[in-house]
Amino acid sequence: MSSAILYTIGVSHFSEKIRWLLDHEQIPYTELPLTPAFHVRPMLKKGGRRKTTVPLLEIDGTAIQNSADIAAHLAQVRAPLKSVPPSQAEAIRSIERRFDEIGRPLAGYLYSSSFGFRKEILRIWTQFASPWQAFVLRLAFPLIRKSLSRKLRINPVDLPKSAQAVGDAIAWLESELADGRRYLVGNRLSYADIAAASILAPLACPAEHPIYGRADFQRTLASAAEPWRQSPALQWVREVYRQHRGPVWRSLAPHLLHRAEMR
Ligand SMILES: N[C@@H](CCC(=O)N[C@@H](CS)C(=O)NCC(=O)O)C(=O)O
Repeated sequence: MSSAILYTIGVSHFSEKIRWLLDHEQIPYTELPLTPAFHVRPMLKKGGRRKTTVPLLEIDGTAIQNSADIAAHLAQVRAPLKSVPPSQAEAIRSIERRFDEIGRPLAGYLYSSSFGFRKEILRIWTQFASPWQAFVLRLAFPLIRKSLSRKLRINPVDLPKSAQAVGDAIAWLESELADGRRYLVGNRLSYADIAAASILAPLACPAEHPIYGRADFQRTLASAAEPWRQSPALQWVREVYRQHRGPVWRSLAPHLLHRAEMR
């Protein structure tokens, strides 16, 4: 069985969800971190569903795009997953769906108040870029910002709805944790915890994550998270990371990057 390839964007929380699931299940893979904007072509081509999103997993000759579909596929082809016990699978999926719904509103909410931090955003976006990609990104920043604003619905009508959706998810999580439980489903870490914690990680800024844990990320991209920073929900996210998240970016393949993007 050849090693899987996980296509990601470093700052993507949906990518973190699948990276964490693969790490937790000890499924071998190589991560191929793409540079925003340069991810579009390979994702359209490999995914074949007119979608540009990461993550995308190539495994056993199949390419699967969309994090929930990747997780469902792994649950079939690498059964049994210890983080998805069959008797709890439906409860786990429903929590994943709840947090998937706020993935994009959350990104829009954070970018809406941080686009001014051009230098910091570019530093994060170009972490795995070749010099010419970084050059193009610097030039194209205003255009990318415009297209991202459209995709993430950063406008006066939708932004309050995004903030509300994020706040509702945090309130829901706190109501679940109010009885003192450590895990959302059952009494050990499941994919429900991984899904909730990774989608909220850009707000919680856990130290273990090499981007979200950085002081400049907290000060800039995550500055809008300040009102929730000490909430029990985000403290829970940090605790789950502290106890259960191993090294991030276990195996990177930057040398494949150019080839994959040109395909
Ligand atoms: N429903 C998708 C959402 C993934 C998603 O929104 N990914 C973002 C990064 S966190 C992305 O790829 N954005 C760039 C794009 O849409 O082209 C999933 O679960 O994989």
